[in-house]
Amino acid sequence: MTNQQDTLFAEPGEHQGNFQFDSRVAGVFGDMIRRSVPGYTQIINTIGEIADRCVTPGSNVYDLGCSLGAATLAIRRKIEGRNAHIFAIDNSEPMLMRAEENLSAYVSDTKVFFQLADIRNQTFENASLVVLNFTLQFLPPNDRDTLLARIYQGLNPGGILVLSEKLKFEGGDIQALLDSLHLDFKRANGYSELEISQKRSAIENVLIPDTLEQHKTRLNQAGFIQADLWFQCFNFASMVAIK
Ligand code: GEK
Repeated sequence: MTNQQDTLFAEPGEHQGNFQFDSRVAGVFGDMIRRSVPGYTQIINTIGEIADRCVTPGSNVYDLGCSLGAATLAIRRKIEGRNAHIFAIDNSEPMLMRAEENLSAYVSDTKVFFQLADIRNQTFENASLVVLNFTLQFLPPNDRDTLLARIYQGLNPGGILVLSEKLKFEGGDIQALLDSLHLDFKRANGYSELEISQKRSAIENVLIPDTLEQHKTRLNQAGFIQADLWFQCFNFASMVAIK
């Protein structure tokens, strides 16, 4: 998997304007997400474990906003021989091209369809697993309910949605504490103060987090009666919802 070091925000004035999933970001994304999202590797591995438990023979799996294909790869490793199909979807061409390249490095009997598309236009059918690993937060808030409702409709009974997100907190003190712990995590991973602040400015209009309550309410409204957290580290969390 691509592992070039992320230095995109290292120089003053670099990457001004809103953050975009362009070819520069795609080239360093593996390094960027591991150094920025606490628990990312564990979440990816656990998505594989969840796939092992819920992907049924002949069913479909959707990895929405697949970036470099890390979740698709973890899933595919666990579902060999089930004649399941994986749809790996992203609307960033540089990301999708790299995902395809990464996945092609390993032999597999599971078919992966790479689709350059907006996930808001996706239809879902015969799904045993849908993954939104840090992607919903990039959709305009008004489009989030509709997508979750469509996912619910397309899941088979017993099918699972994994939803990982950066969270927002109502309590100002909790927000400040978890933010500062996250900043220390980034510093410990070698990001400078300049890189941290420039990345923050670039992403703040693009990544719009919800509270855990908002997520649970939205999942319930979409039809998921069972939805809960399985992972949280600071302001990053992953939920599972079962149809
Ligand atoms: C991982 N899941 O490594 N349609 C399709 N793709 C989109 C859309 C959209 N409307 N909006 C954003 N994206 C990955 C990590 S990254 C998370 C996901 C992050 C894509 C966007 O191009 C990017 O590749 C991805 O969603 C978000 O498990 O950067 O923090």
